[in-house]
Amino acid sequence: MASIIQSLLEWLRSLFFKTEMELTLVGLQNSGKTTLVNVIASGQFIEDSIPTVGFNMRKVTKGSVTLKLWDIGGQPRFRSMWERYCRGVNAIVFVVDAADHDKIDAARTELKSLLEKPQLSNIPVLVLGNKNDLPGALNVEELIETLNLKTITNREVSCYSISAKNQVNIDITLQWLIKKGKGQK
Ligand SMILES: Nc1nc2c(ncn2[C@@H]2O[C@H](COP(=O)(O)OP(=O)(O)OP(=O)(O)O)[C@@H](O)[C@H]2O)c(=O)[nH]1
Ligand SMILES: [Mg+2]
Repeated sequence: MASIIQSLLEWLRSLFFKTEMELTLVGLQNSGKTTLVNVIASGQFIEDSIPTVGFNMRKVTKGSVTLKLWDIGGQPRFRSMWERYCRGVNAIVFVVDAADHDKIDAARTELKSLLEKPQLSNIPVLVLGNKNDLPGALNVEELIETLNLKTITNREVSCYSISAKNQVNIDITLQWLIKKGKGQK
């Protein structure tokens, strides 16, 4: 009986306390940002996403939380837009192709330069090492090391190893993001 009342209360709470949050996904081209947005929105992996030109915006509702997802193109010509779309969001999601060792240095440089922007100070960052289904993909410890994440001290930073393709760790990614929308630590 107590658990029924508990669920009823949860449901009522979700009706009255709707949260909308904004998130921006950035990262080098081909890291899997659009694929991840599709997986979050539809639960499906769609092969061969077309490179994003400029940006896309998608709204996705999960329970009482509506996520407004800004998915920005990662090609060099779009990187100057990243800062503008990251201003004022609840969290920045930086997606890395963890299996592309040739591009990891460029990813580190872009992340560093983004987080140096004064307008973005204090915004929490979630670094996602995507494509962990591929051989040789860096794990969380290796990503923290290679991307110098321990040197970021002026904001909250988390790092997960995911596969948008196989839908690995998408649940913990969503939990982390939704917590930020509710202002929880
Ligand atoms: N093996 C594997 N491939 C993936 C995964 N996620 C995405 N891909 C593939 O990586 C390629 C690039 O994915 P996109 O989602 O277009 O990458 P993006 O970051 O949006 O690229 P831009 O829009 O150019 O910035 C596509 O061929 C995807 O199918 C994954 O988890 N595993
Ligand atoms: Mg894209």
